[in-house]
Amino acid sequence: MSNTEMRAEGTRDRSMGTTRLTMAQALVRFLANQYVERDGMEQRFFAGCFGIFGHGNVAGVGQALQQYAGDLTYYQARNEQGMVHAAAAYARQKNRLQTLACTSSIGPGATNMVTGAALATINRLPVLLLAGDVFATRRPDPVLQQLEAPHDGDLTVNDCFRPVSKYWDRINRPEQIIPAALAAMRVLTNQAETGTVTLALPQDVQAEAYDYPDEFFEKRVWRVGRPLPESEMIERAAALIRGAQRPMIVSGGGTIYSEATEALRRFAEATGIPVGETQAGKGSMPYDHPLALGAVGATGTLAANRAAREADVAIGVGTRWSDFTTASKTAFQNPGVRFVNVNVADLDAHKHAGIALVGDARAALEALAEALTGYEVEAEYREQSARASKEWDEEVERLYTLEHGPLPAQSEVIGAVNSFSEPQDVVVCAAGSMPGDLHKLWRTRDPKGYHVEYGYSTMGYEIAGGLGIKMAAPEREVYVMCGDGSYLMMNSEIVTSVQERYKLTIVLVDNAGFASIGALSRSVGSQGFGTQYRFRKNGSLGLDTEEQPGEMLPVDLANNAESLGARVIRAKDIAGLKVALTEAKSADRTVVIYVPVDRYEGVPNYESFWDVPVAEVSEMESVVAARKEYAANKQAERRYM
Ligand SMILES: Cc1ncc(C[n+]2csc(CCOP(=O)(O)OP(=O)(O)O)c2C)c(N)n1
Ligand SMILES: [Mg+2]
Repeated sequence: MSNTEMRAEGTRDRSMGTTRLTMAQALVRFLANQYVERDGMEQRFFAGCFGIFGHGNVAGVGQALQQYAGDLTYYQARNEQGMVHAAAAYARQKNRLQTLACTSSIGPGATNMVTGAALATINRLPVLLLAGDVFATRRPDPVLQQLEAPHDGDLTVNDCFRPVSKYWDRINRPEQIIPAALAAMRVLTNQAETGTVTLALPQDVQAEAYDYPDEFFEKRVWRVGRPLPESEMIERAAALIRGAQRPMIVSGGGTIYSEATEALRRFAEATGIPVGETQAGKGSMPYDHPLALGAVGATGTLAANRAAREADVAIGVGTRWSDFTTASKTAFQNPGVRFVNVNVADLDAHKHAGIALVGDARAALEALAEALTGYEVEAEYREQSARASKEWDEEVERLYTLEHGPLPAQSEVIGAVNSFSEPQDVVVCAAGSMPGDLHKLWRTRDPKGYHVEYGYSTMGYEIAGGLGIKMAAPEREVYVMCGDGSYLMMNSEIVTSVQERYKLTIVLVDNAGFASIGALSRSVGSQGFGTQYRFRKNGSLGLDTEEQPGEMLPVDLANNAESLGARVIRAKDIAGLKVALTEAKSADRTVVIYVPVDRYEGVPNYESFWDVPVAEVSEMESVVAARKEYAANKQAERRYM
C-alpha cells in the first residue's frame, strides 16, 4: 500500500497531511472537535446537530452525520423553527458555553429557521445554522425551491439570514469551509458578539470532495475569558456610586451567563444596594433576599418600580436595557439619574450615556466591590428595600391564592406550579400574558430556574425551548407554561420530546384566545378586536364587549396533545392542577396538563408604562379617549442622554 490509506474518516494522504472528505464530512468532523474552556473547565461546544432532511442536505450534511454518528449526535426535529429554538434554549441553559448545530434543506426548510435565528441573535445566544442552498455550479437551475431574482444572480432565500446573523457566509467552494468554520467558532464563543451564525451550504458543494489539511480536525479549545473593565472606568463608577443616595442595580441575563450571581449577592450585601431583575436576569437573586426587589420595568413589581423611580444611580449588569426593562424610558424619573453599565458588549455598556464598564460581569462586579470598600447606603434605605421586598411577597401570596371562580385565575396556576416545583426545576415561557405574570410572580430560588424568552417573545418557543432545556439539564424537571395561542402556533416538538424521551411537563393554559393582546387592544380603545377564538357572527369576529359574541370554536387542544404522543391530564381547577402535577412528576413521558383559566382575571400593572402608540385620529370614541391617556403617559418618557 502506498502512503495513502483508506480509513473510516476518508482517504488520508500521510505525506501531504491531508484527508480527502466531502465538505459536509469535513465540517461535521470539525464541529465534533471544538471545545470551550472557562475558569479551567473544558467541554465540547456542540452537543449534537438537529436536522430535518430534504434534497438540500440529505446527501451532504445528512450523509456526513450518518457517517460520523459516533462523533456528533443527530436529533430529528419536526419544525426547523422549533429546532433552532431548542438549540438556543440549550445554549441559554448552558450559559452559552455549549449549543447544537441545526441542518436544514434548501428553500422553506431554511427560511423556517429565520425566526429562530433572529431570536438567538437578539437574546445573544449562540446557534449554528447550516442552511442548505442552491447549486453553486448553477447548472440545474432553477432547482426545486430556488428563488430566481432577475436582477441578482447571487441572491438566494438564505440572504434573509444576513440581518439576523452575527456571522454569515456562503460556501461556494469546499475549501472555503476552513476559514468560515474558524470564523464561526470565534463569533459563537465570543461573549460580546455571540448570536446566530449562518453557513449557507450549496447542495452540490456539501457533497464535493477536497483534500483537507489534518490540522483542521485537531482538537481546538476556545477560551471564554473574564475580561476586566479599565481600572480608570472602575474608579469613575465607584466615585459616582459613592456619591449616590438611592442607587439601584438592574440585573440582566449577562449576570447569569457569567455565573456572577454570587458576586452580585455579595456586592449587594456589602453596599446595601437593592437589585431589580430583567426577564433574562430573573434568578440573579433568590426571591426572598431582603435586597431582591424582583422584576423591574413594564412587568415590574411595586418594590422595584418605586426604587427605580427615585434612583439617582442605576447600575445595569448584563442588561440590554430593553423597553420592557425601562418601561419605555419612564422607569427612572430622578432628573439627575446617571447610569453605570457593566456589560461584556460595548453596545450595551454605552447605553443611556452610562459609565461603560466593558467586561465580564463577575470580574467587573468583584473589581467594583473592591473599589467601593467601606461604602454602604444609609441604613434607612436598606430597611426600606427589605420592607418593600417583603410587602411584594405578600402581594404575590395574595395573587397565588385568589380562589377565583368558576375558572381559576392565571396567577393561581402560576402559584400552584411554583409551590409544587423544586428550587432547581425550570419554568419556561415566551409570549402572551404569562411572561409578564411570571416575571412579577414566580419565586425564583435558583439562577437557572427561570427561563422566559423575552428578547424576541416568540409564540411557539415554549415547547421547543423546553425540549432544549431538558436536553441541557435532564436532572431538572422542566415546566413549560404555554398559552393556547402559543400552543397552536407550534406544538410539534412534543413529538421530538417523546421520541428522545426528554420528558416535559407542559401546563397548557387555555383562555380561548389571545388574552394579552385582547387586554392591550382594550387599552388602545379597540375592544379586543380579533383576539378571541369564536365563530364569525353578523360579519364580525367578535369583540370583548359584545353581549352575545359568536359561538366558541370546537377546538380541543388536550385531544391534540394526546394525538402527538403526550400523556394528557385535564385539570378543572387548582385542586385538580395540584393532583395533575403530582401525577406528572412520576410520569416518564411528556405530560400536558390542560387547564382552562379566566381570560379576564389578570395580574395588575404596578405603576408602570409601556409605549404602544394609539391611533392619533379615529372615528371611534374609545380610540380618541385612549389616545388622550396615551399622550399624557408619554410625557414621562425620557431620553437618558
Ligand atoms: C410569533 C408571534 N406572533 C405574534 C406575536 C404577538 N403576540 C404576543 S402575545 C400573543 C397572543 C398569545 O396568546 P396565548 O399564547 O394564548 O397567550 P395569552 O395572551 O392568552 O396569555 C400574540 C399574538 C408574538 N409574540 N409572536
Ligand atoms: Mg390564550
